[in-house]
Amino acid sequence: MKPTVNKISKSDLKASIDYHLRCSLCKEPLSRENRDLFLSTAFSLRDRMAEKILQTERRYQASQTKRVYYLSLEFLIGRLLGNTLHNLGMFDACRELLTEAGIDIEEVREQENDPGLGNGGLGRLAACFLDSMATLDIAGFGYGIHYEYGLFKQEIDNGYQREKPDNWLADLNPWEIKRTDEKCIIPIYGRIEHFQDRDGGYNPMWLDWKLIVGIPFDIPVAGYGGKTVNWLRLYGAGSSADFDIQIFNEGDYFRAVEQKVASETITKMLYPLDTIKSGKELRLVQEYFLVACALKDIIRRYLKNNENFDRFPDQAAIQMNDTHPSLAVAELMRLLVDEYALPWERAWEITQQTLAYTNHTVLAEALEKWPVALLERVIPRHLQIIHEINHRFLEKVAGRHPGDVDLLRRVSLIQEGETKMVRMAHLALVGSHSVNGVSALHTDILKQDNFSDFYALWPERFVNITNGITQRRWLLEANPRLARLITDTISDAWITDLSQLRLLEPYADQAIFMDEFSGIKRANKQALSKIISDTLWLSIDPDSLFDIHVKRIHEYKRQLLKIMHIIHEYLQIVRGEKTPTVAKTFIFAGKAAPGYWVAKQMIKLIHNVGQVINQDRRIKDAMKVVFLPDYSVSLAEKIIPAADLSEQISMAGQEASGTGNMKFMLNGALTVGTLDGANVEMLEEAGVDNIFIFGLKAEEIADMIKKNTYRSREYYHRFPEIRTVLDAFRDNIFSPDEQGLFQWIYHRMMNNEDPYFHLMDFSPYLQVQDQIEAEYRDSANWTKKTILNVARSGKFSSDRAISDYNHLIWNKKVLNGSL
Ligand code: DL6
Repeated sequence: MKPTVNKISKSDLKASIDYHLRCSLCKEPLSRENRDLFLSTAFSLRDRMAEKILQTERRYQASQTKRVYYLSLEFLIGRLLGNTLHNLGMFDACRELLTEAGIDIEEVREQENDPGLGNGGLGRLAACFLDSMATLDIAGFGYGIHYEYGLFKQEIDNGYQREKPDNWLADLNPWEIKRTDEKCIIPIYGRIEHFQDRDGGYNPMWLDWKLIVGIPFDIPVAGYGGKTVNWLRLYGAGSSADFDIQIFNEGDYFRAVEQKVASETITKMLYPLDTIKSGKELRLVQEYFLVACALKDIIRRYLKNNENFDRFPDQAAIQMNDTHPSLAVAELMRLLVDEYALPWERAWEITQQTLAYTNHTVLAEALEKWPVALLERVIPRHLQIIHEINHRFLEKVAGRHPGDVDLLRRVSLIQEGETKMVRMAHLALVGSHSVNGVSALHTDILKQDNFSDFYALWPERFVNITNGITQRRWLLEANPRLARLITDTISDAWITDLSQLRLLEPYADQAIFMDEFSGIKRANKQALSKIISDTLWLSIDPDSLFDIHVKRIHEYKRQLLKIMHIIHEYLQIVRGEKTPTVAKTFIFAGKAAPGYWVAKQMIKLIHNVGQVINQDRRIKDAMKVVFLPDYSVSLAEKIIPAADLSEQISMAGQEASGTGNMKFMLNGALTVGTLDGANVEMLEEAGVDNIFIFGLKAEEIADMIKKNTYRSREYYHRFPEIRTVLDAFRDNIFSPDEQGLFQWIYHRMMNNEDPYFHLMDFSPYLQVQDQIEAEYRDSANWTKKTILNVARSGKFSSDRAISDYNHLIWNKKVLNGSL
């Protein structure tokens, strides 16, 4: 599909940019300030998209299309200028226009803040899905939070991570449209009283609540080709009363604005979570706030065309992105039963038929639970509803499995114990018609392990939808040179149908194509080398092997395994046990959750290892270790196209899917990885000769954990290569000025504390790295493999993922559940 729809001409674009320079920014049309040009171009695009939103809406109205609502506490949308220009088919026109004026479009794009409204993969997935829904002409909309501060900015101070506030809204955000006319009012706190009705029954009433106002900010989402423009609606919190005028008049100004400030705090900042820490009241309030605002809005839209709720599940599909928005189950029930007076059973049918849940993690500590007592204080009516859902659910389970008290305890929405907790995943499971994992392996683990009881109850509810990424951002925009080569070779059909990349296979061993392909990789590596030298004052050889490990820092992702490999090679070289045959640049990036000590130590360790190696003259240019600070979507767009080797080395069974792995594959990096998450499917697609797989399988690890048979200490004694590396931590080789700094790693391993099986996978990892080194030396063969990877990455498009959601979940005919 080509971007044919009402393209704006170069002269119209120029007129529009000039108009906004004058009228929106009060600047001379000739302004050459990049910031002004960014804003005026963005305003010009926004004008265009605002019109398109209205047209799209008229189309949806006329066809009474079912709408899909994607509820997510995170949307990592990245910079929008380049992506929007591409999707509206105006990128070339805009670039030419700026070039004619002597301005580099890249410098204009650099002016845009990269909104960090997410932690990592989950939030970026949500953004890719919005792009795909609009491109596939699906009436799909995002609902999220308008955090005033995104994820922290990462600065590095003597190798330590320092967190700085990300005040991304300090400058003007040209994309968003504030819709105060569509604000909604949300009750919170208070208490429940029961009033007797005429029939003698007791009806609960929620009293003494406080009110928060939800103010929508809409960000247009243009699909490729510009036919469809949907939106992402982010809610900011405000107070229902600006301030208490009475108190103000008495002179206590600060107390007078207290409530206003308290309400606004709700959407102040995104939680930098890797794992959910229970008990953070503000986080619970955020989750409730989003869900309540979104459902009010969805119902209001629905009731414009409908008088009752009979068609609600045919008109709305609501996807819960992980458990964070799972209070939608209780809130939808509350609205239907309390506010719209539907009988409980009917409300329950509607709720289940409308909601669906995606799980994104098997990590026990990341499966959300909230204390019952907290819910009782914050949303007392919802807690009652949750108890009622649980009561009815357990009654039915007991009917099917009489006497199985243990089963009831396991599936209950409430976890008993000293502190009673609500299990949010169970709430989401019970209240949805569908639950999906995000890779085949992950879905299997959910069925066999985390949710096995639920799978036994409702096998038909479980479905796998392997994640995907949008090729519009991760190839067309991020890697323009490669995008052009592909288009020139097989046409641009891949932009909306990534399976077309298969047509590249015959070119994988054609000399001209291979030369061009490897030339592009080299140019991308040169560009990244320049960024590294500008940021870190470190000179990098673009002909070295770029071995890249970028993602959030977490023990299960095993940055430590990578560092151990680097240390091993370094010590081998300096001790004369190895003659380097391939120069290597090891590149890391990623943030550690501020309270996660081990992850922060990893950042320090990478820096210290880098400092020793990069300054060691014996190493010359054989190795360099780089940590690029403040990883973000826009930095990823620069790093990924330059990769030779993509590190996806999590402990098998832990990474639900991964999406970075897909981005690297699409950009012609070879993967070294464990059989974890979507790596398993990448192996199937790429073929065993084109990917480097090593290490234990998920079931082997699960078995060893169950039988408690793994002893890391034994590996220290058995393998000299492990001993050398661990002794280096013990002997302060990488912390000469901070004695003892990394000895904890040695001691933990010696105490058999290696929950992520680093030592067990270490030797196989070294072996596969030797194989990689040998294969990299054969550059023609390496290039062929990288081309085959690109050619076979079609499955990992978010367009495929979204079509799967559309067929398997959002448009599946749902029968009334038996439970
Ligand atoms: O599904 C998107 C993304 C997966 O690719 C990652 O494998 C997975 O870790 C991530 N999950 C989360 C959830 N919380 N935790 N931990 O971020 O989702």
